[in-house]
Amino acid sequence: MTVPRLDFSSLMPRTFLEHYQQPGIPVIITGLLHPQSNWNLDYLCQQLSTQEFLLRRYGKSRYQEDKRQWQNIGSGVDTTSTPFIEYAQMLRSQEAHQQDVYLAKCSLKSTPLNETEALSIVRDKLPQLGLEKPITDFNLWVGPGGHVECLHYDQMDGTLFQLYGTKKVVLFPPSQTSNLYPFPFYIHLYKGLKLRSWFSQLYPDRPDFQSFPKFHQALQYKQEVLLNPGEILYIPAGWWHEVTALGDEMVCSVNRFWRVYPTSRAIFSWTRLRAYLGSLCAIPYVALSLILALASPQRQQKLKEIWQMI
Ligand SMILES: O=C(O)CCC(=O)C(=O)O
Repeated sequence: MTVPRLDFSSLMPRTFLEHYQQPGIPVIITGLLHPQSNWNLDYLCQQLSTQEFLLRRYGKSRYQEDKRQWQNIGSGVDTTSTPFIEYAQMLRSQEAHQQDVYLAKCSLKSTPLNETEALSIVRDKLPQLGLEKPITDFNLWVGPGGHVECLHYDQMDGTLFQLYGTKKVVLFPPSQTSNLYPFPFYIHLYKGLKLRSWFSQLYPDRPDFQSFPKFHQALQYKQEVLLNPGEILYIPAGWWHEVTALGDEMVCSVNRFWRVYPTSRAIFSWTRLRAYLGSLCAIPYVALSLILALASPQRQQKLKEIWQMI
């Protein structure tokens, strides 16, 4: 199965609504991001300079481990606040590749990148397709080739804008949730948001069929996309996705999350409901972490980490 590519200039708002947004079907939109938006490392250094970002330190052996042994995941992993130019140096020296250090989901709001032509065009034009109610800012994702953001889903509709390098995105529809063995939602009671019930416990490219036999069924629904610079992938809420940065160089994307429309798609969604149940279960743990952060001498840093995790 392939995800269709549609050129923005010939994509009628009605077509997007009826064929993709309403039923919640992924699509790649081409011809909207300027092909000359070359967000390479030199350009990012120029724009971001010493601005600090939280880096996720995944560590080199993480993907050799059984995910069921993981103590943290996604935005729950350990982070450090680092000036962008220092991170650029880690990418150039390959330290970021070796230690799998990822700048993930950092708001661009207070950076000059937010005002660049590339994002201004997107800001102006996407509402024409019905993507009108953003829930988040534009977020930056910069990392080493080879990095994998492992299989998960989001509760909101997402758009992933590819700005430098290529990413491989593996997708499964929400109907396959139980065949993808997500972490149970009650895990949040004792792990807070360090582990997440919207992540899968299996590796889709090397599954352990003995532990996860139903994955055979999910494989019939697998879709794979190579997302090239200048392309935008629309990922509807509840769609499972694993994102791999290809090549040896740095790879850069921006994403943004949107309110799910029509609301009925949000209401009648088991994936959303189970994620909300999980988030509810996390409340006591997160509240306690907040109290401890407030009492800590590194209050600012700890609060920033909690905020980023939420
Ligand atoms: O680009 C990535 O590494 C992950 C992006 C993602 O998960 C998303 O846009 O929802």
